[in-house]
Amino acid sequence: MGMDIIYETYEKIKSMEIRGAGRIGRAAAKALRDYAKSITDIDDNEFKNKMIDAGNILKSARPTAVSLPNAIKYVLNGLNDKNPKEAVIKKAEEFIISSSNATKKIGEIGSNRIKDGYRILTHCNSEAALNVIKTAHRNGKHIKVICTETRPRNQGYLTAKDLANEGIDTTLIVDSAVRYFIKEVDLVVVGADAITSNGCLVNKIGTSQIALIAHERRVPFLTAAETYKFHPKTIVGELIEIEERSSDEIHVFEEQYINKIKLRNPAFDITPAQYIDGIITEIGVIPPQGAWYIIEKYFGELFNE
Ligand code: RUB
Repeated sequence: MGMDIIYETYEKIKSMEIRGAGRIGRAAAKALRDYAKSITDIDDNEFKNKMIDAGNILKSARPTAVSLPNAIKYVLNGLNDKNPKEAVIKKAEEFIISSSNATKKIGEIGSNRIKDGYRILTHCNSEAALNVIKTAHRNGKHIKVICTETRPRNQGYLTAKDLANEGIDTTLIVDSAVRYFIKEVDLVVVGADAITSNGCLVNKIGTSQIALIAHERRVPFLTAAETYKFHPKTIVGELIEIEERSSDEIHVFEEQYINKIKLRNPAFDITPAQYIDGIITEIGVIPPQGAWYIIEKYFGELFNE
């Protein structure tokens, strides 16, 4: 096994076989755990260097979802322990369990914001946002969900199938139809790839347009984000890199147009804090203005370097 597990996970995240911020974070933690287990017969210093290299490889798979560096940072914090191998394995297990528990808790907390009869709109495919919707349904609320196709990778199809399998009344629309349908929507719930210290949301491209439309119509807009989706380095002014993916995902033109038509394919955008009515975390629903506090409280020590 050895480094293979790291490269395999790197490839799966890069190619989006594993995707969605929470899943990416857990996959990285699992890879680091299994890699640590496979390393034998070397001294602690060598072990530390190998783990740091592995963490750097995984971190470079995709740039935007902060769950990836946050998970790696959490796990590799075990390297400071007097028994680094044991500590890294334990920290990885801790992250995997607490991340799964957080998405469940978000489901419970967020579902309280959904009333019987609500029509909900979601975008892309977020485990955390879907937990909110599915928990409301499981608690007996009669809801209808509109999900966007989410061009160019069509993650909305995953969402639509998941909701339909739950027995939820589901409608799939094209991304540009959101304003047309917003009059039929009581609440928007989306996921998060990162939350900045000033309460902005980084999520799948198109999220900010939906937030603007919801704001115009006074439809509440919520994001579901585990605390490890808060970006610690934004507190010291660092900007989040928006991943730009291959233009082949949008369209492949005939040869004669290749140099005549530019294609751009940013995968995420930024929704300003003023369009966000609440961030559903595993510790409660907070206003976007509370983001600074979450970063300071949960990451203060870990990220002080
Ligand atoms: C996925 C996406 C999701 C967030 C949150 O983008 O934008 O809304 O990652 O998901 P991609 P989760 O498909 O490009 O990874 O709640 O599952 O962490």
